[in-house]
Amino acid sequence: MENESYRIFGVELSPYSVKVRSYFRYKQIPHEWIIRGPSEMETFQRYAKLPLIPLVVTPEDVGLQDSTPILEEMEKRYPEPSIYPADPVSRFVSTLFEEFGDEWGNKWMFHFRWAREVDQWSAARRLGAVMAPEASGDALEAIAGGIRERMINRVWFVGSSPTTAPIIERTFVRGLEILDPHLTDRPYLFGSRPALGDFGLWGQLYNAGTDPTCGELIRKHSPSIQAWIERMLTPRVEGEFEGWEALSPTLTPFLGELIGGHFLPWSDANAKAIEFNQDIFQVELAGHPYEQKPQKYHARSLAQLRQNYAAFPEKERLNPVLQTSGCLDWLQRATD
Ligand SMILES: N[C@@H](CCC(=O)N[C@@H](CS)C(=O)NCC(=O)O)C(=O)O
Repeated sequence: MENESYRIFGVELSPYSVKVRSYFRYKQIPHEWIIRGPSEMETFQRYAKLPLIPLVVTPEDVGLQDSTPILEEMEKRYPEPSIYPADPVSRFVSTLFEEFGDEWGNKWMFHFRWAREVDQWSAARRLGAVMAPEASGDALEAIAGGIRERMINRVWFVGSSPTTAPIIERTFVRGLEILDPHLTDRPYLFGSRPALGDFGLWGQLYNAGTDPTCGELIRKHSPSIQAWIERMLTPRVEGEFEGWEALSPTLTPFLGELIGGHFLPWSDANAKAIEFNQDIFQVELAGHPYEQKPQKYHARSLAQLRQNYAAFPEKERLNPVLQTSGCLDWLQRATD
């Protein structure tokens, strides 16, 4: 009511929170970044329908949640500069990248963060400092220990397990190898300004980059990705988006190996498991067995992706791109 600006409740260690913050910075939308620690819990709970961050509270005093609909709503309110590439094919691929980031990129981030002791303690101590800002010394260490314990018992939630760890880790390394050359000569994934796909993938990679293991992998082997990660903290217009023909040589390998080869078959199997009420599902990804408990939220976002595909106006240009990269079949399937 009395607030003129938006409020974003989040934390630095939450990939979806920084994704939204980076978007607000890019659009120069007046906002306040509020760390959701204990002192803000009461306000947070007043507006949040789900116990999830980020939460955006609008100047009209309405709470918004879920980063993808938040960005969509804000694009309606602040259309310029648009985060949707002008070329419809680039625009669709950007949507795929956002979904990939939110879902498979989150497996990278979450799995690596809680898989090795060095990463577990690094994240647990930083989270402890947010949750108990007054604590220090042994008290903080005990809080961090509790967080670590809780989180390592929750990794199954994103599908991290001894069976899936090699697949998750290999796709992370491949993602870096493929994207680094793509970002050598351009500041953002779709040209000289950030697109929806940048924000989704970036939130996860920025967070992974703050953890010891992924941080070292990125800094050592992927200097262009490292530069993009830093650039995306405060993104800005540096020129135009590129058309699909210019992006294709270095983005198609990512579409093929990671999105068509892993993410979409995983997402399809996940959606089916939800539909048939399975407790656990198996799927072969690039010849490797993968299994996990289904993730409910992601079934909805696959349905949305399929609707976007169905409504896409220029299929004669898009279909060959999706066909070559092994994405088409997954998008043409009905969800229900
Ligand atoms: N689909 C949601 C996911 C949000 C989400 O999973 N947030 C996590 C942190 S990254 C969370 O709030 N977990 C519970 C907590 O931290 O209290 C989005 O895009 O905003």
